[in-house]
Amino acid sequence: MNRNFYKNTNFINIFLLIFVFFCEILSSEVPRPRGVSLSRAALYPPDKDFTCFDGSKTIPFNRVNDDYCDCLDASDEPGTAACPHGIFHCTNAGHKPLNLPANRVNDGICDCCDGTDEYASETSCRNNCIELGRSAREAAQRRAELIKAGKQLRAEMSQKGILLKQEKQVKLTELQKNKDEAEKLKVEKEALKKEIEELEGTALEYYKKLEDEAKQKKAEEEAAANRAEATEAFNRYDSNQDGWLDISEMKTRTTFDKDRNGEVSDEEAKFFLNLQESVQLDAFISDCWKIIKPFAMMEATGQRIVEKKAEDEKPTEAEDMQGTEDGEEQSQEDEEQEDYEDEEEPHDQEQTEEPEPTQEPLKIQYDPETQQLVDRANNARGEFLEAERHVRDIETEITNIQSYLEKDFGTEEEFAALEGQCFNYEDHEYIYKLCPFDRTTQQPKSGAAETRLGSWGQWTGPDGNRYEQMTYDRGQSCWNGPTRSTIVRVGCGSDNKLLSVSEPNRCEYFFDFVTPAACYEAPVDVHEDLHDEL
Ligand code: MAN
Repeated sequence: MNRNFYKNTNFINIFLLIFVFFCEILSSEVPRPRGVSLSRAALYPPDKDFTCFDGSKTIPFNRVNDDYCDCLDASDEPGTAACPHGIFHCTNAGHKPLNLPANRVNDGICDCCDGTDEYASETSCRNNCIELGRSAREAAQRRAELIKAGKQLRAEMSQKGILLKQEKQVKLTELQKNKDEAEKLKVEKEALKKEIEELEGTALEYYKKLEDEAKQKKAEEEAAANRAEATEAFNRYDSNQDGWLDISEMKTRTTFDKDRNGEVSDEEAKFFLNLQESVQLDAFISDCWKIIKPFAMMEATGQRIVEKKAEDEKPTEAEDMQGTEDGEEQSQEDEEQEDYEDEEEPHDQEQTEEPEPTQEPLKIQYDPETQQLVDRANNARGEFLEAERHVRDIETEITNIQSYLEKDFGTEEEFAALEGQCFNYEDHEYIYKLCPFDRTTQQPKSGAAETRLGSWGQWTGPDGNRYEQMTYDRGQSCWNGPTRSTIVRVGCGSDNKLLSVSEPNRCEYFFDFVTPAACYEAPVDVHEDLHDEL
């Protein structure tokens, strides 16, 4: 059946070619002034005076094409460049006829493939209309065949797309039903939670008071411990024990050598005194201790490490000497080290044996009835959260499906099957990716991060052919420029394929993509352009 079909098609083509050939001979032989198309030949009867088409003037017929413009509408000079707005028609027998602005007649450039526009110039134009016509017809034929083959695939893609949308529609209806049920459940769970929480609240009132008291007690204990710790440190630093801690006393402590340059500067000492010259115990506790404490702790840990190292490695002679030179400093450090050891040991034990008291949550022992209420309330809260999450999940799914259903996948959903797929194109530097209805990207082959060249925007083909072009915008910002964007030309092809990528302007990309989905049945008439002549 297919073979018969092709036989018939060939026969029709041969017939058309012969028909066209005769018509062309016929049309080129109809007498008419130069530059006049066959359809207008009758407007120039040679046996009568010529009246301008706008009726403004009548002239003897021999003044038509006399290279002098008589008519304002240029109708008396169809074959010369005499009238500024004239139009010259070339028959181009064997190929497509052409209308040219009259000023291109005899301008030394061959515009018509039959060479008729250069009839009186020095340029000699070869008539290549037959070759051009043949290759144009062959190209049109190839395209017609491609479209014919693609049409079948397009129909399949369209069927798939329609099915996909139907499935999503069914899912949406189901989800909407589920959402109603989930919302009902959420309301029920909320009511249960509220009910049990009221009971729990009443039962816990008594314990709340206990809890607050315990919390307060704990806070007071912590404050007292902190105060004791600070007082102990103050007394240790206040070497002359005069009740004032001043800069000179601070400077004897390596703890305060913030920059570790071997000496405590005035600024460093002042920093730890909260920018005062000297402080008394109260000010030390309230303002200075919180600054000093982390350093004191760090120093304590550091000292132990130094000490351990010193035990492991026997000092060299040079180090021994150094040790004698720095004798004074060394003894200070020893003294401090002892101080820290005193205060650190119980602390270390605390850390290994039980958690810091400040981090330990207050544990209140409830009576069994209250405990049961608390457990039930916890349970009800958990169930409510779960019901709430379920509603949220359904809503997200509904939104996703709705935005899918709103997408324009073509008049017959023929582009829907492309969603969720990506197509690559590689040049020497990048791998480009087109993920229809989602994004376009550029990945450097060097392995650097992917750049988004645009997110799905809309169809932007010309009126009547909107599915010929897609726009992806809002891509990553171009350095010192706008955000990146991509135009995708969508043509007919037997496979889905990204054929090429270019960047006509900086950060504006152009992708050439073909797909059977774009194989529309265009009325391809290989001889359409000759109609005017026939
Ligand atoms: C990167 C690529 C190029 C783009 C420049 C702009 O190198 O995304 O395509 O032209 O940035 O700075």
